[in-house]
Amino acid sequence: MCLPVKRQVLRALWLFAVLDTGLLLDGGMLYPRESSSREVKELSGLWVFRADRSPSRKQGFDEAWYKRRLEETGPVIDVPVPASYNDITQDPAIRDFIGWVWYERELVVPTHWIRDDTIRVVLRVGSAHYNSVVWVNGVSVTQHEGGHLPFEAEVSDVIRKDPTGSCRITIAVNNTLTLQTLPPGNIQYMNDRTRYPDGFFVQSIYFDFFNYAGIHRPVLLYTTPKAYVDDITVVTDFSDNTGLVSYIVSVKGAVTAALKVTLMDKQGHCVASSNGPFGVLKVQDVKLWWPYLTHENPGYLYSMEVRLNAADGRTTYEDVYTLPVGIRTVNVTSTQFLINNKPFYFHGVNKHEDSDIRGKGLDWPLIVKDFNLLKWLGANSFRTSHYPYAEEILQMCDRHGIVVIDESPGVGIKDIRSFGNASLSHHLIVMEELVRRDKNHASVVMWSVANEPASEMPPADYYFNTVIKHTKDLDPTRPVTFISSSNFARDKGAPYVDVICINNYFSWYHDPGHLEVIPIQLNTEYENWHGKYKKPIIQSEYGADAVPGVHVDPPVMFTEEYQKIVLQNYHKVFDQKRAQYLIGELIWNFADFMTTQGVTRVVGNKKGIFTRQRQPKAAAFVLKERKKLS
Ligand code: GCB
Repeated sequence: MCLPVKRQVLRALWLFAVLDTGLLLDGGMLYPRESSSREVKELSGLWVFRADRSPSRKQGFDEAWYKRRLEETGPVIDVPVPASYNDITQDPAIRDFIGWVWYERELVVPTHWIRDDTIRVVLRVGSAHYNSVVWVNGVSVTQHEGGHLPFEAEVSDVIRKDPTGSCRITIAVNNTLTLQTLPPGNIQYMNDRTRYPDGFFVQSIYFDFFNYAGIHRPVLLYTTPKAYVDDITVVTDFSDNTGLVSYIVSVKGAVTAALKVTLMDKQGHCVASSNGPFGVLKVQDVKLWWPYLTHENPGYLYSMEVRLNAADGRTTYEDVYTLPVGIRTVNVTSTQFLINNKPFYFHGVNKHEDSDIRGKGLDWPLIVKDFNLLKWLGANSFRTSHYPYAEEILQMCDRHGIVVIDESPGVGIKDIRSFGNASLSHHLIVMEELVRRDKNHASVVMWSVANEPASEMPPADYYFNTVIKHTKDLDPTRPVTFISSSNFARDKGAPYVDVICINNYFSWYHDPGHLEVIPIQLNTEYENWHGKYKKPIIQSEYGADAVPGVHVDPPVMFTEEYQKIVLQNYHKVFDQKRAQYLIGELIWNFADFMTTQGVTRVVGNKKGIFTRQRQPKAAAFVLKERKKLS
């Protein structure tokens, strides 16, 4: 087949062109890895914490709490990082706190980081929800808007001011959501003093998960030489049994640098190499990256070592960074999703980063347990509903062959004021941050720009056309979707996406209790969408709440029996449409998860097929059996 060669040229051209497209962000966001030239110092553990309970929530800034030790400013408590702070204490005011909270950690920096000014020291926050301001030894070093994505600041100069190497990191984090944040939210003050106490306010959110807050992912310091590998972009392809890895490396801190790029297989043998900041590596007898259960050796990863050598008048620099690379292609037709030119069916789940006590904090035992459950279930994929998950999770997906639909935090865009220019600009930046972080993951096969926005509103047309187009410009190699729930005839996003993703809850939010409507309503829905857009469809959510241990037969809502039959009735239609244009089914949800309090939620959303503690409900066995059959 000669097409791949043309495609390869196109993709390589894109790599070079992308540097010229009006990017809003400067610089790369490579995952910090140790190497012969880089050190990493993790700052996970106990941090000092103080919530600013002042009515204005500004006391910390007014009194400049960052200028001295936090415990000198008032009462502090211990909190773990990474973790949400909400469920750590017995204090309901902390659980439901809205406003600025302050974190602090003191450490001693290794002497050579201070003395050797050819070393660059960087402070990186894996994610903090939502708006963060960071100081080192009282000096402001960076601020960042948005949870779920990393940010960093070079701190070499600041830490060198104190030759003892003592370093105090202060991070103020504010979980207030506005109509312009992603996700959006809105603070409402209740001024009727006959009904509410002085200063009473609530934060309205338009999404169905608890607005956990705090420092959710690891904070760390890492080093690079002054001349360093700033970013790497790879795009992969293959032709017959030759793998093609187009790469581009960006360098900072040196005007000229020699770059050597070596691709190694799992045994550490060099399979291809090249010199220079861009090129195409050709891999003979390529071992492609295959999804879980589609190949005897899924998730095959090569290692791409980038070695930089540079010099200035007085010093020579060497920097080494190694990137895992899976070689695979992704393509979409009007009826199929192709990975390595073979039809792929998403047998998957929707998840949340959510668990007891930790909230949204990264937790290795939970991550490993969830991967074991995915495999037990026979799932080959998930969607990062409704925000980007930790990089550590995507690395696991790469290694285990779990396919990912990578979603932005564009959830709950329901208010017309959230379609304005400020929201749009922020959404574009978030998509850049997401693509910049996740572009090299073989597991990531599609970007999702939003979940169930009010896409029937007039400004949604321009808004989503712009966001989707920008995402495609950032990465023309992956399809783009957004998740629809509204009427297909009025949906303003669908014309621009590559794959139609639809959520619906027949016999739950519509016609509750009437399981018999599912086949007819689902069939009508699919025919309408496919008939209009001629694009493949993923059932990106379906399900029903089941309170674990509650049984009634004949089934009624909220029982394990009802949840099971909802699934089985959906599956009948999936099996018919799969032969035509249905390319995947993602259950809502993998596990029960915490939500805001309300009359439709019984200590959280119970649509999990596993409990929040990861024990199976009856529905989990239905899915396990189904996946075995297909
Ligand atoms: C949806 C949303 C999801 C909710 C779910 C539900 O359509 O996308 O965030 O949790 O429905 O259970 O209502």
